[in-house]
Amino acid sequence: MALLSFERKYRVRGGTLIGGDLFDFWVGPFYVGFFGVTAVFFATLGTALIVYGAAIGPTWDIWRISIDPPDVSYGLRVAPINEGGLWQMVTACALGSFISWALREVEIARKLGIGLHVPFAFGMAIFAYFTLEVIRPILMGAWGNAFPYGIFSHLEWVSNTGYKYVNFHYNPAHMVAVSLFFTTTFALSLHGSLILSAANPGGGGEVKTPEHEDTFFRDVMGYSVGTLGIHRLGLFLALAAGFFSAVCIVISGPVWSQGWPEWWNWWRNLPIWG
Ligand code: UQ2
Repeated sequence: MALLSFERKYRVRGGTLIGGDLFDFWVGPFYVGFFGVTAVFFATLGTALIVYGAAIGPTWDIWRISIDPPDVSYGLRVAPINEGGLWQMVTACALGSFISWALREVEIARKLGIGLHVPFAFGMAIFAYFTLEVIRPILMGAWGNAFPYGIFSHLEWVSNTGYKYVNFHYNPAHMVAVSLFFTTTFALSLHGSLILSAANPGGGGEVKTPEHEDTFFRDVMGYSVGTLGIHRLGLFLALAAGFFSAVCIVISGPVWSQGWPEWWNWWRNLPIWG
């Protein structure tokens, strides 16, 4: 059966959070819904504002175009369009479209009667963005502490923000986040290679089952986390990586404003060294 005709079976009515049946339809392969409309609205408006910002200058060089937040002297006020107001509107549009997209995922999951794990996972990414662009600037008292929307400019923001704390790799939450990112890639490489090895036994052999997958890791290390377990572990590692990324930036400034290497003086100052 062709995929689209098979899918029709699962294209059920209902599960909407808002608007009842009004937006409960598809355009081609895409579910629309109330939040599909708001997502497209915010994404289109935000993109148009970025293009407008590029048009008022000073460059069309794709690497150097930048929509900058207001100067810190504006504090948390609304700034004039050409002095950071555009950045404020783009940020509102970005959050409007990200949150719309997450809620559209919720509606689709409710239709299908599945869990809300996917919108929850996307919600962690939205939380990390919200922490950088809204929570931390508010805690520091100025939108000027947020990062700009530009390819080179956001890289420079990251570098400057890192050097402001002397050596960001000494930030303990940054250490945890980096370790979790690496562990995530490690878990996915184990899982991806294991699945492909069972599905492609070579030499025209029969595709192998999860029994073989379990047995491989029991032989290697005496333990298999299991076929459901590896996906729980993967989701946990990825969400924790995003969460600790948000923690490591929100404590830089609002909680600790010296260099991160100095933070470790608590260790040298323990009363146990005699
Ligand atoms: C596993 C299993 C899978 C897997 C993987 C493992 C059958 C198909 C990759 C092995 C993973 C383990 C033992 C956890 C490693 C721990 C960390 C923190 C990376 O057992 O069950 O299912 O894909």
